[in-house]
Amino acid sequence: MDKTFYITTPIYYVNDRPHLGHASTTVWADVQARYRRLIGQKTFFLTGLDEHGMKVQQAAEKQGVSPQQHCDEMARHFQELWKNLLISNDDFVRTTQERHKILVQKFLTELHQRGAIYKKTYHGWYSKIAEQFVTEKEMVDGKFPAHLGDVIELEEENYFFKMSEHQPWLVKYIQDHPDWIQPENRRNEIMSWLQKPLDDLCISRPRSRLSWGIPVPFDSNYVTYVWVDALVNYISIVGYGSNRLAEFWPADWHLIAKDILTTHAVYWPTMLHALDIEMPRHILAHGFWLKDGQKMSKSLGNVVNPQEYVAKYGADAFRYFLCRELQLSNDSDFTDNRFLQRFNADLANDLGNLANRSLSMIQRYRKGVVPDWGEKTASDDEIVEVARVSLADYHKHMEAIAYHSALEAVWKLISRANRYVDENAPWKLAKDPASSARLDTVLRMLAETTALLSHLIAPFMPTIAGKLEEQLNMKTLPPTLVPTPNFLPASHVIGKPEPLFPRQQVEAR
Ligand code: ME8
Repeated sequence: MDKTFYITTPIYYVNDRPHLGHASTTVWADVQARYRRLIGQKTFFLTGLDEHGMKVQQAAEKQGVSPQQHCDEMARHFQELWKNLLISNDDFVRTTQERHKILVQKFLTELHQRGAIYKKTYHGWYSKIAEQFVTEKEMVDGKFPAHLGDVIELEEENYFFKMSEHQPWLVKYIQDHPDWIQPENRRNEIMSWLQKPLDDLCISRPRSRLSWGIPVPFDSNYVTYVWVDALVNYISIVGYGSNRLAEFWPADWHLIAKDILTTHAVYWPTMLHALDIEMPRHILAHGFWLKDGQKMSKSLGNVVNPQEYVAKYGADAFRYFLCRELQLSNDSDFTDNRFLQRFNADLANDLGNLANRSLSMIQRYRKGVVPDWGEKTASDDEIVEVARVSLADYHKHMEAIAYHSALEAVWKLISRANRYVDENAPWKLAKDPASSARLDTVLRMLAETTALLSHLIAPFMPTIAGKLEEQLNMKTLPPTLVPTPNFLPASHVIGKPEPLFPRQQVEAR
């Protein structure tokens, strides 16, 4: 049996409502899942929520509700956003679900039975915000960095995973699998981090200090460290502990951002290695969004709420923007001006205009019937060649989750097709009866190109692709991403052309 293509997002903390950052990674994973389904691959796309830990316990206390009530309320916000953003996840994991909790316990039991866990008294520093033990190695100029918040001195007995034992193996694994951690700057970051000796990982918290967690199966005085709990979601939902796991695992991609690289590229692999479970195939950590050049934060009041953009411009345009603009290696800046520029130039102007004028001309000059090929010229060969190259590039970049480049390839074809319209001026050909055979070819070419484009944009803009398919009357045609000279059948009748995007006003800066 072929392994199912399996892609994951981080499971997000429920201490606050979802924002632009959460939306980006989830949209990126969704685009990949839709692409895989489109090319006929069996696909499983998992997202969900990380519901345990101190932050959630405290957020619930602040609201005066129980942690579970708080989680349920937040889960509604996330699920509503995913629905509005057309996210096609196959499952939605919540770490408070029984199906997950029992498998976290199984995971810990196995590690324990293999001798990979021991108990010791630890005396050191603890960051309450990060819910992590920290060491003096992390100090800068004699102080802990601000993102660790209040760091307190703590003496505590806890369980530890022998992470340090796996360090030589991990370094070699990263060296032997150069495309495992992507992009390269993140891989280098992990490699340089691994130059220092790894500590063992504290995997428990005393119940006296934190009650909102999964009980450690071999000691009821403790709950599981939230990161161990969370990481296990990637296998708990797809059959860990049963034969079903092999259908999905190893995951093809773990999509995350740069903030949680260490947990995914060090904690997770070393725990899997201790249990002889295969490594995920790729870990991709994209950059961060800034808003108007600044870090997004509640205190600055500049957190982008995806719902507002979806309500105003539609999910498709927002999804397009996230895929076109979020960079892999660096941070990207979200500005309203940039958003509107992309909306007007790429969507309304380039794509919307091409589709609308192509279909309108087929209506106007051929009563909606796509003509057969007539007289050909060199400009036809040229656009066919651009389509061939764009399509090959598109597949290559889609497979690598290089959306920016995949969309660039699609827009090369759109630009070429718009130029093709201008060069061939069908409105002039239509006035001259001697040019009728030439007009046939031009209109057929535009119909074929638009049909191909409707497929290429489908993973990014499912509603717009659907509208375009409807206008092309393609409902009955099998979905394919392979252009043939006759992608549309002879004498195919199209539907009614309608503008795909209304033009928005760009406010001049
Ligand atoms: O870390 N730009 O959850 P989290 C781009 N529960 N992406 C961003 C972003 C930004 N400014 N801010 C957040 C956790 N993200 C853990 C994960 S996984 C087993 C457990 C996205 O709610 C990005 O995907 O803090 C980042 O990695 C994730 O949200 C962190 O989400």
